[in-house]
Amino acid sequence: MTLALHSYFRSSCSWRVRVALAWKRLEFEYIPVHLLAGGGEQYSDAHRALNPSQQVPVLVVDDGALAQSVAILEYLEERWPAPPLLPRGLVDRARVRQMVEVVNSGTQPLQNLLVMRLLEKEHGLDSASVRRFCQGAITRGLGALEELVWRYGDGFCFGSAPTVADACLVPQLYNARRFAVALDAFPRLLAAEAACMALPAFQVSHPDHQPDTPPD
Ligand SMILES: N[C@@H](CCC(=O)N[C@@H](CS)C(=O)NCC(=O)O)C(=O)O
Repeated sequence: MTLALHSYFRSSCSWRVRVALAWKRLEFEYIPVHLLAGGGEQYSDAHRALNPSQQVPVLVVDDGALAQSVAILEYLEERWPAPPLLPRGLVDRARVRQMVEVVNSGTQPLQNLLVMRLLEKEHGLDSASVRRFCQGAITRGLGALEELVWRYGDGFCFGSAPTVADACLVPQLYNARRFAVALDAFPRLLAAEAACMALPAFQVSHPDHQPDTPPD
C-alpha cells in the first residue's frame, strides 16, 4: 500500500491526519497544496478531481482518493488498528467521536479560510469583524471540549492515552493561537496538549516541520 497525503503545512485538518500517520508509523509521500499561492492550489482542476470540496487534506490510497479528515482518521484506524487512536469500549469510542465532532463540525468549519473569505467578500464584514467571529467560534468550541475533557480525560482528551480527539484538539489550539484566542479558561485542554506534544507523533506532524513549511 502506498500513501500520499495532499497537505498544507498550516492546515489544522491536515495536521490531524499527519498525527495519525505518524502515530501508526505509516510512510507516506507528502504532496504540498498551497492554499494561498495564486489564489489557492486547492481550486485547481487536478485537486478538484481528488476532492470536490476543494480542500485539504486528501489521502490517496491504492483504491483512490479519500477526503474529509475525520473519514481519513476512521479509515486509518480501521485499516491499521494498532497502535490505536480509539479506546476499546463502544460508549468510550462514541465519546471520543463526540469530542472529535466538537472540533470537526462545531469549531473548525466556522473559522476556515473559505468561511472567512465568504464573510468578507460576500457578506460585507470587515476583517476585524471576521476575526472576532472566528475568535468567538473557537472560544465556544474549546469551552465545550474543556468540559468534556474535565469529565472524561485523564491527562489526554479521553483517558490516559492519545486518541483521535487529541489529534483534533492540538491543531485546533494551534489555530486558536493564530487567532489570538485567550486560552486561560482551558487548563485541561492545555494539559492534554502538553502531554501530546511530548510525543514524537505530534512533534513530527507539527506545522513547523513539514516539507512545505517556509524557512523562517
Ligand atoms: N471538513 C474538512 C475541512 C477541510 C478544511 O477546512 N480544510 C482547509 C484547511 S484546514 C482548507 O483546505 N481550506 C482551504 C479553503 O477552504 O479554501 C476536513 O475535515 O477535511
